[in-house]
Amino acid sequence: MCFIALWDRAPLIEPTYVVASDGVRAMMESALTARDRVGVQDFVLLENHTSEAAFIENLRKRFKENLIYTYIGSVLVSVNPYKDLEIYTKNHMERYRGVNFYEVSPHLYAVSDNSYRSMRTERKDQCILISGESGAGKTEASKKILQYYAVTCPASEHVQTIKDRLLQSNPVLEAFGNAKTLRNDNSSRFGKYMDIQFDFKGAPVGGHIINYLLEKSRVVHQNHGERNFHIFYQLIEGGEEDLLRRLGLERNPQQYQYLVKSISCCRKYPGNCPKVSSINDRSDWKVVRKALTVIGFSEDEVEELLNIIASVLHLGNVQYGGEDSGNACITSDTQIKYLARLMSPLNLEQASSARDALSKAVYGRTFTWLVNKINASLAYTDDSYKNWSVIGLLDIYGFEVFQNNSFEQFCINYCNEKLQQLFIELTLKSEQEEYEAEGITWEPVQYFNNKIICDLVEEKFKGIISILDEECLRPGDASDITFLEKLEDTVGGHPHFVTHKLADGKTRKVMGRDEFRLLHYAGEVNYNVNGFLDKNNDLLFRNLKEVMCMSENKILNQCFDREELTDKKRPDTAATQFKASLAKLMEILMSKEPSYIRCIKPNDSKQAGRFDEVLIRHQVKYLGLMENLRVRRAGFAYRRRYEVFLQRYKSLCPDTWPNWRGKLADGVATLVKHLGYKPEEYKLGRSKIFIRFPKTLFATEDALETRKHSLGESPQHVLLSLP
Ligand code: AD9
Ligand code: MG
Repeated sequence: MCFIALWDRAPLIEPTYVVASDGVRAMMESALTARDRVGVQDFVLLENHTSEAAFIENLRKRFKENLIYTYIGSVLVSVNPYKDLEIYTKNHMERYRGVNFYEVSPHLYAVSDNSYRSMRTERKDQCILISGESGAGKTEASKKILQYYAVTCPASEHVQTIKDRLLQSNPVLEAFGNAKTLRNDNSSRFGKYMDIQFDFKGAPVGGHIINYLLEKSRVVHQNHGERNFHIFYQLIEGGEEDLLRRLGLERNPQQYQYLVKSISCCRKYPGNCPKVSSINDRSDWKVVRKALTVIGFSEDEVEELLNIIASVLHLGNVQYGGEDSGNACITSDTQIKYLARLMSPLNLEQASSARDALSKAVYGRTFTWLVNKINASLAYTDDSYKNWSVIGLLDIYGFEVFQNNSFEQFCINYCNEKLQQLFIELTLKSEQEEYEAEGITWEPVQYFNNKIICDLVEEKFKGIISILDEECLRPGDASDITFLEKLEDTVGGHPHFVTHKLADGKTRKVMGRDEFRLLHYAGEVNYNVNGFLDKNNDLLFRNLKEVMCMSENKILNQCFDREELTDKKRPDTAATQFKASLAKLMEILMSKEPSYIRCIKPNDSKQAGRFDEVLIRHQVKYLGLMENLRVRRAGFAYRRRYEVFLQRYKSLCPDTWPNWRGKLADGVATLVKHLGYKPEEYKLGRSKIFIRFPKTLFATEDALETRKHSLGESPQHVLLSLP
């Protein structure tokens, strides 16, 4: 018995291992059936490209064979394997380095390398957009891309420092910005766009990170089975005795109100315990501590940073009791005496929410400070040479639909609408440009333009954000419900907006009176308006700000600027700030050449090998993959540069074999004529051949295979191993 791997069909089919009882016969059979078994590595090659069932079947076949990557043209679709595959080794990196995109099997590294080469040869800035739902593998993908550049790009001493800092920025940002959720044990609770800057030699010389909308509410509250940000547990579990003493912390997360809300996540620690079996807070602490040093944090800065983290925990433990007057008083033995004075004119609920607002503000601003600090350490300081190129990596939250959707989901889904719009526009644009560049007539493609939904959310004066802001600013009786009423009055007739009210004055029973529904491109989502005004206002009592400005902690001092106190202008609301930051992000992305990675989560139980078809179908829908495939297939299924096509198939025509000496285009024309291609099956552009249907290409592939076998040639690179 022998195991055989066929490598020579790389442009279409991955190497596959077959158990052969009779070497040669099995080799031939396997060549012909490999396509059936492992599917096609580019969805454009599916016979029935409009069938969602065929799409999912192809994904399933490949997933079963551990082939987690598949293309739609140049877009990479990735399915989270939930297990370590041996496909990220140095050897793999070498295999993809400098190699043409389609000559190797689909991989993150192919996309990374392609962007890198385009940046270098065309001197055009690139960006890689990674999207998908929580747990689909976006952050892992972005880390693997970064590692690829760190390993494969040239390095000098300075470059090595930058590479180290780029890599080490991940554990730090993850400690402060990631948390265990029900969907992902390491869920990013913020959006991240990272520029990697390369010099003219192609070496990474700097970086810059922009963060989006940290989920601050998690500092003071987590849902059942979820945790606060990792850093709190890391510090408590891993912090040295001395350090904890200085910070006044006990080595027991259950002592802290902001941490005890999370219930046990593993059998080993029953009860109210914030431990997670897949996370080792103690060893993670060591990693983070070291990373902070590599990035360039001084000992004092680290101490001040941890002081803030500890203060938030202490703040959470400030408990209130009721006085006879109904005002709150602090019952705990107070380390924070000023709080008593500041918060006592408030009732219990107001005092708790003021305390929580302070915790959220302190944590949120410290996170932004941290990003700025990392940016300073990644900044490219060589003024003499400013002409660097950039590859941007976007790892941002995917579309979210929960049982209860609030302001955060509204913002996240709005962000996804914007990215979808950009995706459709740019994909269509690049298709069109390619056809024009090749001198082939472009036939416009019909597609759903989700601009109508973006406008519904962001339009000036009559968009949802404007109406929300108006209610936030309106003195008097403004509330979440008056906001909903205003929405009904203003956008009630919009085709993508629904509430419980029907046009004839009756009530839609399936919807709550405190909800509105948006018909997103990806599906319908009901948003509960409770908390919208507060979250959008994101206000902090002025006297709490004053206290923060007086803090001797240097970081807090930078986070709370005195000018803020004298500034008469009201700060922009959270939604308006988010809208502005998204507009900037779109500008950044539009100025670059995009590549896309669309991540899919195979099941909800984080299990290897489980392919949950319903869940996957849903994601295929809201990632817009069928639409993407339709656009890519609207004209021609397959296109290749002349030299690549000729090199592969020249042996099938006596006039082009062994070498074609004339023009490449003429060689391809001669070849396809000999193969009997009909005029409607293909077109010849300036530098590429365009083939309309996959079957034409498959017939050519099969002819190639048959020829090799009839000549008694074994496929190239055959790997034989005897058990
Ligand atoms: V979220 O929106 O931040 O909640 P992500 O970022 O999409 O989400 P993440 O990259 O964190 O998901 O992946 C979730 C988990 O899946 C990881 O912790 C790994 O355990 C697992 N994963 C993801 N990608 C891979 C992979 N290529 N190989 C092996 C993977 N495991
Ligand atoms: Mg993530």
